[in-house]
Amino acid sequence: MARSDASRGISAVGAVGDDPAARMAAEVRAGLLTRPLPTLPSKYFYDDRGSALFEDITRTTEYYQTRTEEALLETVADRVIAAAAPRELVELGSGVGRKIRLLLDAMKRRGWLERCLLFDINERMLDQSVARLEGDYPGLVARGVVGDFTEDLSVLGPGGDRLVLFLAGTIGNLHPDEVPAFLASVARQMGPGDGFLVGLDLVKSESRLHAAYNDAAGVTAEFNRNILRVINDRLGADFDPLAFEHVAFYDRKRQWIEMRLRARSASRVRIPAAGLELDYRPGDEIRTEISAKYTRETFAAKLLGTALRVEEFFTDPEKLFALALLERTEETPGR
Ligand code: SAH
Ligand code: AVI
Repeated sequence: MARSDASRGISAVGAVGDDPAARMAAEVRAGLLTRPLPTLPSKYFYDDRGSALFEDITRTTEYYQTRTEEALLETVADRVIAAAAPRELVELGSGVGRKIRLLLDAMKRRGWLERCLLFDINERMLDQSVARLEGDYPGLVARGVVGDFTEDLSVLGPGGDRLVLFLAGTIGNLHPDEVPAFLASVARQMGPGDGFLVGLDLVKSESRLHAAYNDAAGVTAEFNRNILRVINDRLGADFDPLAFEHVAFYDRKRQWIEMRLRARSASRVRIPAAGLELDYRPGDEIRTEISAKYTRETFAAKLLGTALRVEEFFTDPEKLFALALLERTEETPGR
């Protein structure tokens, strides 16, 4: 445990000698040296500026995901709570902690409101969200955990009466090949009968997807470039973010949106903490995010061997977005 502040109900977890900067330096180094396509882990978008930019994205007309998922949650929250009968909600990648309220309200209506835990990589946002939830839901015990949901989930401890939430389509930001192992790692923190609600952005027309990641106001472009600012701030690098242009396209074969940063001009970039000095030529690209889109079938295929099964699959009338309610079976999560 790197640091914990029990008075605020916030604790931090981490690997690599519990040094987040060393962990980031190692990941950035490995990613930028990857060939043929250098990559950066998309979790590094989310410093305070990046988290605020994500919120701005959710308000653009082109980004249908957030409003669609919120409307769907409003419709199905009571059914989800009745089916899962939780005493504790856990949200992975909780962000501003707004959507969880729809489920807390449904728990309150049943008199089941007891505990909730928000898990996110951005400490300040977590801190604010936990404080707001405690203020708005008297009697609720709210906790926050700062960590990486792909590595640190064991901190959740054993499940039982638990409903885990993974909303926004954030599962799409994991490489599809990594999804079964991730799902199994969540299942390990669930007791038999516990629930897991996963938000999925569905496969749809390329033009709709393209617009959502290329908004006219350029908010997504700013969000994309923010990853370079985060590397500058945390690793002492000297990227000029404006020397890179935002690129986002739909890969129809892989069924994912890919975001890249493309060098507009030649530059030499130093990243002292990662021991790197890199030369970029015009046109060189770095992949910063994938955002995989699913169908009911392609998602179900990821569940094999994970000890999770689909209990319900909800979609909005336009079939833009889905909420899959999974149940932990008695099996042992395999992967
Ligand atoms: N759940 C919110 C926010 C989604 S944005 C919503 O529905 O709007 C994705 C969130 O996941 C951000 O808050 C980001 O900080 C967090 N995040 C991204 N990668 C993460 C990781 N590897 N571990 C923990 N949190 C992560
Ligand atoms: C958080 N995640 C689901 C968003 C997505 O759509 O993949 C992040 C994002 N990237 C660009 N716009 C929004």
